[in-house]
Amino acid sequence: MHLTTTQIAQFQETGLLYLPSLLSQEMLAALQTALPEILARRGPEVIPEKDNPDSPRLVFGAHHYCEAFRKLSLSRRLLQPIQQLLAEDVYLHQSRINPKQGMGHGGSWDWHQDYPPWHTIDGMPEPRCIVAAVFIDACTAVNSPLLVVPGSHRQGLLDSRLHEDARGRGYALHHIDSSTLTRLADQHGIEALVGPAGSVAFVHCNLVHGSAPNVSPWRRAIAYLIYNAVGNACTRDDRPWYQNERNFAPLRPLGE
Ligand SMILES: O=C(O)CCC(=O)C(=O)O
Repeated sequence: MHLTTTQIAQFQETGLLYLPSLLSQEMLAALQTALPEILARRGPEVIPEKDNPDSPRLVFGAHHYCEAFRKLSLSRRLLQPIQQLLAEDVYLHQSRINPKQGMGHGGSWDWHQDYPPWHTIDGMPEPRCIVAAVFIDACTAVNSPLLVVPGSHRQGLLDSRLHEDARGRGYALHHIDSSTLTRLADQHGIEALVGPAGSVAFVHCNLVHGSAPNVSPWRRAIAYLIYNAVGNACTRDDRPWYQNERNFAPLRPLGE
């Protein structure tokens, strides 16, 4: 998968590049088959929903313990565009799955940027990091798609204060305050990332995003794979293996 100069320019402008149905059917089926076992895990890498302790909100590190997710993380379909967009070799800083279960079990996410905790806690020097949002399920208007403010990444770090409980629990984040969000949304609009399962959105790590609770009956799982430029490796190691990868060796794509 080779990006055109127009696609690269679009990413630089909007902080976003959406590629529908990027995964092969075979790869998607393997991820969907693997998901129930991953969601049934117990351990510190599984963060439950605050109001539904039986429902996982985030499961970190699946590429370490699940073959389908390991293959996904090394897939040429992800790695090649990421390397092009960052113009550098990359390693995987973190991966996490948000299953966003239906019937209100998948809770909301306040508006935030992803980069602040990686910078503040993990010591990531610069926002030269891209999140590949891989749609494990179809994302539609009704199952609480990810909402993004295109172009907001160009504002840089909007709030570098570390919030209480921001240490990777996924409840309290580096929230964007309402006047900043209103200003950005009035300027750039808000876009919902919708599309079929197997689609991938490449998202700049400073892009402002959030989501509503999923009140539909349908799960809306997205796997977030966070690729960092090798030359931008994190300098601190306070957090565990599933949140802060310490192996900075450049990733090489697997053959399919
Ligand atoms: O998947 C979602 O609904 C939001 C997840 C999110 O914002 C995040 O993981 O940073």
